Amino acid sequence: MLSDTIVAISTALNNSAIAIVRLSGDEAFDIAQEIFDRDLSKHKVNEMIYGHIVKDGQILDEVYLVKFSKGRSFTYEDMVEINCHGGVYITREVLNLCLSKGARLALRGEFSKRAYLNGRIDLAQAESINDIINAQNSIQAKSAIKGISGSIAKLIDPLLEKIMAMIGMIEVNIDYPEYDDVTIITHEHLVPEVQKWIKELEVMIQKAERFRIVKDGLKVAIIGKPNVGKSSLLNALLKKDKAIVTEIAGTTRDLVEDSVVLDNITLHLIDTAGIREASDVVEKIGIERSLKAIEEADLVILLIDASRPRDDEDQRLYELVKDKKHLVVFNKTDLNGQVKGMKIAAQKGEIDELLDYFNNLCLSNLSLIDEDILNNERQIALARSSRDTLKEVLKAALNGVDLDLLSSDLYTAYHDLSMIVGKDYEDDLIDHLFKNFCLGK
Ligand SMILES: Nc1nc2c(ncn2[C@@H]2O[C@H](COP(=O)(O)OP(=O)(O)OP(=O)(O)O)[C@@H](O)[C@H]2O)c(=O)[nH]1
Ligand SMILES: [Mg+2]
Repeated sequence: MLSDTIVAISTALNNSAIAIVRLSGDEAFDIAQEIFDRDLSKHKVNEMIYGHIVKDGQILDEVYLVKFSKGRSFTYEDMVEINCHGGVYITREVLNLCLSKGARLALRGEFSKRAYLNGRIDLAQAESINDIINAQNSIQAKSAIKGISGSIAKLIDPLLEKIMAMIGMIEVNIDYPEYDDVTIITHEHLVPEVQKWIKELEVMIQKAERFRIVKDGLKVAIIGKPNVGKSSLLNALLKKDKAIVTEIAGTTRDLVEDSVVLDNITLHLIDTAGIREASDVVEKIGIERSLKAIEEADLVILLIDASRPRDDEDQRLYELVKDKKHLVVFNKTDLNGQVKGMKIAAQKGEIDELLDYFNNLCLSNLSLIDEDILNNERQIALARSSRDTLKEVLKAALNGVDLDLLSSDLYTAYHDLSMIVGKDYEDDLIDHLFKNFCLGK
C-alpha cells in the first residue's frame, strides 16, 4: 500500500544544532497534529510554523514544522518536516512519538521511491539525488544537480519519441490496414532511421564513457616486467611510500591499490606483480592478478626499463595490452635518456610528462560537463543494450525480414532505453496510439 504514512530521521544521527524528522503519506498532517501544540489547520502549507512537540502533556522540544501538500511535495504526498533540536536522544524521541501515533518507519530510500512511483521524478533523477549526497568534488556535484533537474530525460526523450513513432506506424499498418491517414512504412523508411538512431546512441555512450573518467576518475593498472620500477612509480604518483621497493625482482606479489587526486583528475592506481615465467606459487598467483587487473583497468601503463635493452618479454607484454587503452612509459631514464616515447625516472620523482598526460586527458573532456550526459554504468549499459538491439534490427531489415517481425525488437530497444528513466513502455505505446492516431473514433 502506497499511502501508509512513513517517517524517518532525514539528517545524520549525531548531536547537532538541528535535525529533521520527515513524515509522508495520507496521515502525515493528522499524526503531526497529534504531537504538535499549534492548530495546523490555521497555517498555510510551506510555512515555517513555530511550536512545541508534546509527549504525555509535557513539552518535549521546541521546533519549527512545515506542511507540504499532496502534489506539491517531494513525494507528491502530504508531507511534514519537523525541524527539532539535533540531539540524538531528542530526535529519536520525536521519531518514536510519530511511530506511536501510527506512522511506519520508512525503508531505505523510500521517500525517493515514492517520489518516483508517484511521478514526481524519474529513475535517473532518483539516482542523481543519491549522487549529489555522495558527491566528492565539484564535477560530481554539478553533474548530479543537472541530473536532478531532468537532464537524462531531456537527452533520451527525443530518441524515444522517434522510435515509438516508428513502432506506432508499423503497428497501425498491421492492425488497421484500412486506416489510410498513416504513412505505409517500408524497409526504405526504416533502414536510414535505425542507422541514425544507432549513431545517436554511439555518440551518447562514447560521451558518457569519456565523462565518467572526469567525474569518477581513471582506473590505471601499472604493469611490466619485474624490477622495471612499477612500485616506484606508484609511490611517486601517490607521493608516499605505499608499496615496498627493492632491487630484488619479484618484490611485489599482490596488487597494491590507492587513489590520488591530481589537478584535474582522480586516479585509482593499481601496482601489480612483475610479469614473468614464475615457478614460485605465490608469485604465480600474483601474476594472475596482474593479468586480471589489465582487464579491469580503464588505462594500462606498460612500464619499460630504459636502462636495459628491449627483449621478447617486453614484446609479449606489449601484445597483452595493445588492444586495450594503454600507454608505454620508459622508466629509469636517468640511467639512459636515449629512448623514444614518454620518459620518467620514478625513483627520483621525475614524472612530469606522465602527470601532464593525465591532466590533459581530463581537460579535453571537461567541457562535457555542459552537455546532457548519461550518468552511471546502469544507464550506459541500457544504452549499449538498446544500440545492440537496433543493430540487430538493422541487419534483419537489410536482409528483408518482414517489418511486423522487426517491431518486437524495436520494442526491446525502446524498452531498454526507456528503463534509463524508468518509464513504462506499454503505457507509452497506448498513449501514443490514442494521442496520435485517434483510433476508435
Ligand atoms: N635509477 C633508477 N632506479 C629506479 C628507478 N625507478 C626504480 N628504480 C629502482 O629499481 C628497483 C626496482 O624498483 P621497484 O619499484 O621495486 O620495481 P617493480 O617494477 O615494482 O618490481 P617488482 O615489484 O619486483 O615487479 C629498485 O631498486 C628501485 O630503486 C629510476 O627511475 N631510476
Ligand atoms: Mg613492485
